[in-house]
Amino acid sequence: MLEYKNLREEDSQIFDAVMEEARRQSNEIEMIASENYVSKAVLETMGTVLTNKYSEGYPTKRYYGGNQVIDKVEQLAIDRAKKLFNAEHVNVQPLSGSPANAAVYFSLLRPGDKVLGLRLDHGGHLSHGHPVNFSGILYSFSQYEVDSKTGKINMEKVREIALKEKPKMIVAGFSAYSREIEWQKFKEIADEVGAYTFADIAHTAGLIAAGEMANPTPIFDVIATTTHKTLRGPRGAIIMCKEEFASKIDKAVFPGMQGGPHDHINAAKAVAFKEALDPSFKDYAKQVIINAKILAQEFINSGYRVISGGTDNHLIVVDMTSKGVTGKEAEIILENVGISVSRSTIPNDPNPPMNPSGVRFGTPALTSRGMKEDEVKKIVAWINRAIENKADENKLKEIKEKVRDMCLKFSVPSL
Ligand code: DSN
Repeated sequence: MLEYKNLREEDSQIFDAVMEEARRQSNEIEMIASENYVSKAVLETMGTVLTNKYSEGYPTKRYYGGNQVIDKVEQLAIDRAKKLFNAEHVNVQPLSGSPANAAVYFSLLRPGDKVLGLRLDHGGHLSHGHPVNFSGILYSFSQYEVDSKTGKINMEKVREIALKEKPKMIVAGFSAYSREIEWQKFKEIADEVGAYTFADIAHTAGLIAAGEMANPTPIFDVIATTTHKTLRGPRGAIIMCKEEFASKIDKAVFPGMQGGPHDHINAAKAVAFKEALDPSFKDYAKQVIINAKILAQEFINSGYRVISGGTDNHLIVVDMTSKGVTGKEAEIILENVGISVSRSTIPNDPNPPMNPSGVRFGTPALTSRGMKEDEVKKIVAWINRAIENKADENKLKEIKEKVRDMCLKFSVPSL
């Protein structure tokens, strides 16, 4: 009889580190816009024996035996995702956001093909054509920007670039943009130049699934999303598409990009999709947006410049130089009082990417703990006080205590 020890007995160093991280998550406010807390059920599913299986291929068409159970699990994930997003076809196997995007490009483009995407320092993503990323290395990207006055995407400019460049694909999506995307206008421009449409909804997938933001799935050719942001699932991704692209997408994911899928994660995706189909998820998504709008307004009231003047989703980008600190300085000051944020470039940033002018703040995680308008107002007041008193250790200590006291009243769902 084999004897298995649990983690605490087997490896106390990793056990202690996990406990330390659990305490950190519990005692601090998470405002990184791409992070969230999974439910206990999602967390539990990730730690199951499904991790032991190899299942290259797709349900009922595998390259390994013994996949009857895995087939059921993967099919459940597919069916739930289809329902959630009103999608014709779903592939639930992508390991994360960038590999999903790579599979989308591999499926419909040849190396060197022209693509149009949003610039990284205007809110786009590395995998939308940045020169240091595979996307910018393999494909010939041109980039659109946000308008320097409004901070919003100017669709006339997108059209101008598309007519000039004639891309084979147009990418709409972002990692630091706070406004609704005009999916239909993107589609019209793509049709005018004969381009495929690809929506990367990684940040807003949960808000879209809940019906709180516009859904590109019925409009666009291909849609990819991570599953761990507003969607509140495990780390991973899915790709959705029109039926006519299904075979190309599936082949690009496996065998094109990946080997065996992570079945324990795909099962956890299925659980997260079930949770997102529950009416309570709509209330959650609504509150995420309400909290973000309050967040923007409170920063504006406290004298900060908020890019685009507000938000339609779960995030805002704030120009911290309006209070005499860079984004990196603000990130460190706030980390020291127990508030996690990520520095961010602002459009046409005069400062370099490692020390940019802005900070991106998001509300998905704090809303999962049950925090609402009153808590958000307190948080902005503490952030402002910390920034204005960055050299006063006593004041910073006092703020850290207030942050921890409030956190203890709002438990982390997975703990
Ligand atoms: N790293 C993610 C984010 O923070 O937005 C995107 O991949």
